[in-house]
Amino acid sequence: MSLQEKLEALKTETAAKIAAASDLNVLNQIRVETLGKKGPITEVLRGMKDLSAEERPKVGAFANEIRDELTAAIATKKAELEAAALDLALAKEAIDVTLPGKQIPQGNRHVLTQILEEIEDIFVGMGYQVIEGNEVESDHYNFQRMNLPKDHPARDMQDTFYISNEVLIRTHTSPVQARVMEKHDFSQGPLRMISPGKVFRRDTDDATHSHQFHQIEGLVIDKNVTMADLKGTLEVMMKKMFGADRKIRLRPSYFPFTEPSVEVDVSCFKCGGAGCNVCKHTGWIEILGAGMVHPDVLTMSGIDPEVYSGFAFGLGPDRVAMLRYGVNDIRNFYQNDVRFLSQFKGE
Ligand code: FA5
Repeated sequence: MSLQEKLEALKTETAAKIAAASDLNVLNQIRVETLGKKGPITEVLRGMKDLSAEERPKVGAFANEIRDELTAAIATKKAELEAAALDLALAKEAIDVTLPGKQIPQGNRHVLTQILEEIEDIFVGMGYQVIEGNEVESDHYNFQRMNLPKDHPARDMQDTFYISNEVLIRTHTSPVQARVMEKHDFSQGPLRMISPGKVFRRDTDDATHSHQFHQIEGLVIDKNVTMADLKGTLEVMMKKMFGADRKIRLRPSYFPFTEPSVEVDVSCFKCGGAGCNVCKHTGWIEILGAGMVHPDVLTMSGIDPEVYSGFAFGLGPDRVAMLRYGVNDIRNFYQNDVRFLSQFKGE
């Protein structure tokens, strides 16, 4: 076989291999094997020394032509394979923008937080400050400064979780009264505050009692504050919370830190006053205790009861939420069942 024939055969064979190459690695291997220094074209060119002087340039030119053709064929095939690889990657990574999006569940504020904020807003609108108290309190502030000395029988009204003899988790928000009164500077104006927060009692849990619940303490001290101011303030709040139609009653009561004292009940949302298991067959649900601040409580906080008087109240927002939404078991608020909580979307 002449050199020219050899080159022709090589071209045909290599062109077929290039056409059949299925990926870039195979193609690169063909290029190295055919066009490389140890490849057949180089070998043919080396054999040219045995040719005659006329034949040599012809065969040389033919060899170069074949090399250029194969180089071009490889480049074309390479571009083809690269384009195919790109198409494949694009197809694999394609995003179907017409598919429906995933639903992201949206949370909402806890129903009790919503009620607390709503009550805060009512009082802030009447010029009250909002003060945060401590959940861990001393016996001194929780009881003694509230006119409940160590051996006072009324301590039993609030069964207590003690941490030590002197430290406890507060049973009511009333200790905030003492902490605020002892610091207040009356030359700056009257004292008007509310203090919302958690309280704890060794109560047996039932439909309207929880061992952990919330209170909102209210306190107003100024010259000439009377029971009529207390009643008027509570009426404004109740009407805003429950609407003008709901029945409310004030009952004389007893708290060691107020004199006189009252308890405020709202007609039962479930039976409308006829009596049922929620209201323990009384027709009413108690939502707050209140009264005129006891002169001894004022004196212990350095306020002269001959000059100043005031009223205080302790409201149970958990029960407000029950009345508002017809929830017949307070424990629902603390079990954190999302199916229950997600019903109260708020604004
Ligand atoms: C007090 O705790 C007084 N410190 C309130 C007070 C403040 C009176 C200032 C006078 C002046 P009482 O124990 O009644 O009072 O609780 C007040 C309110 O908290 C109740 O009316 C009720 O709404 C709520 N409450 C009491 N115990 C529970 C409980 N176990 N679970 C849920 N709410 C409760």
